[in-house]
Amino acid sequence: MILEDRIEANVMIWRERMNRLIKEHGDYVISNVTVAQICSGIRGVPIQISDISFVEPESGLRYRTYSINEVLNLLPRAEGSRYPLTGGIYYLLMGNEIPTYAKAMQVEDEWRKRAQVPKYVYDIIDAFPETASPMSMFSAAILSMSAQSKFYQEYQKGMPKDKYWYVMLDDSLDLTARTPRIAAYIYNKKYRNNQQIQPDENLDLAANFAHMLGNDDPAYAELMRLFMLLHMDHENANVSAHTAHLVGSALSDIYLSCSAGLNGLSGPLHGLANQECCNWLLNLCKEYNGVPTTDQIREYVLKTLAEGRVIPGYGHAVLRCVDPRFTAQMEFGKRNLPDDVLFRTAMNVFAVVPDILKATGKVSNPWPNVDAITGTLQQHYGIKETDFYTVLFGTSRIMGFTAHVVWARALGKPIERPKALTTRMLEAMISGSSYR
Ligand code: CMX
Repeated sequence: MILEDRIEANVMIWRERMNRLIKEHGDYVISNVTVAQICSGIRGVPIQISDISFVEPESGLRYRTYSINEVLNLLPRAEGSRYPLTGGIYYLLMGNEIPTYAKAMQVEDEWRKRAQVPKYVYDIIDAFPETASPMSMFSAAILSMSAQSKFYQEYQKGMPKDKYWYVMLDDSLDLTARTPRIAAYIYNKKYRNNQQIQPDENLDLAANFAHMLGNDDPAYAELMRLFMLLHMDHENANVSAHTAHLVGSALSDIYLSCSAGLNGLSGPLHGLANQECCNWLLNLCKEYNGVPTTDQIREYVLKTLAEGRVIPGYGHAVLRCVDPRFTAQMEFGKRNLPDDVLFRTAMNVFAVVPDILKATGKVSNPWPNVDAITGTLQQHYGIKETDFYTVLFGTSRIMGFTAHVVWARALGKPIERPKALTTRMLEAMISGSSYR
């Protein structure tokens, strides 16, 4: 199985490093948790070790230590393309190595072989009412594939612990091969009168996804290659990735884990922000009949803030810089759609919003995040339905979830069980009295 040799070659080294840390430095204190942190979403409290990706506040996302620019430059590209093959990015996250073109293509081939979605999954999607959100349909479809889980079947037969990750990887390859087809099915069912488009086996995963969404413009295939690269992972402590990891820590199979992660991604403070941001930009253009001037944008931003709302696509819980994922998409836009009304608007907003947010004196990060521009690019290529954008996001992010879950099983990570305190306990700790 693809990637098995890479993980096998690495796993003993990483296990030894982790065991040494626990054995020799198990008592080393790395942080003190404050009452304020406990009361504000355990913000910034280190909760686990994960080497697949991390976010540097001052420079942004790194995949296996490589910055976004390095990943864009070093990974093998699809033929005639400016952007890396999705199979190569998956190889890097899962296999901890920049792959050769042949290796990246092996992942793509593996996905081709495993892409068939069982018919009952489509039946489940069809059973949803018209009013259902595409994310609920997507999550339910993924959940339903738990019935196919090889991990679950082998676990029932008493599989030994050191085999867990092999079967988890097997399930992960099935899942990641199928999700673009499921997402495209939902899209065509919901917005294109159920006119389904057959996959094209000659295309790489991202280009095939673009094709199944109904756009065969080579530039859209390029956008989807970039999109898949930028959305695959963002450190294992954000809501969705951590949820998938937490559920997996109970030895739930990959489908249960990833469906749970997607439910977290569906929240407006997380994955849904790309939809909200695009709607905000569309309303801005509508209000001023086209690309608004700097003064008009300022007026609109101040109005949004005065209504007690946030400016979607700006700010971040960890980042303290322009998100490099925003920059990569901005560069794509400048090259491919410089005259697009919504793109020009997004650029003008970028020129105005940071100073306004800085002036509020309370926003920790006034800079744009990935969501500030994602929808703008999708709009240009005809994917106009903003409530579908989180499904696009999820199709890529599931790949990151699976890398974390497979590695957690490979390293023998235990079930997660932090501690909840009562208010009385906390008050007693502070006053030095007994809470009983
Ligand atoms: N517009 C207006 N106000 C903002 C703001 C924004 N874009 N970002 C932060 N603030 C405000 C907060 O609401 C908070 O105000 P109160 O003290 O009145 O509650 C204050 O600034 C301090 O917040 P913060 O420390 O800067 O930000 P948090 O870490 O609490 O929250 C985030 C981070 C992303 C939820 C927030 O910046 C936000 O709501 N941004 C807009 C939504 C968005 O773009 N989300 C996508 C994030 C990317 C992702 O996770 O996928």
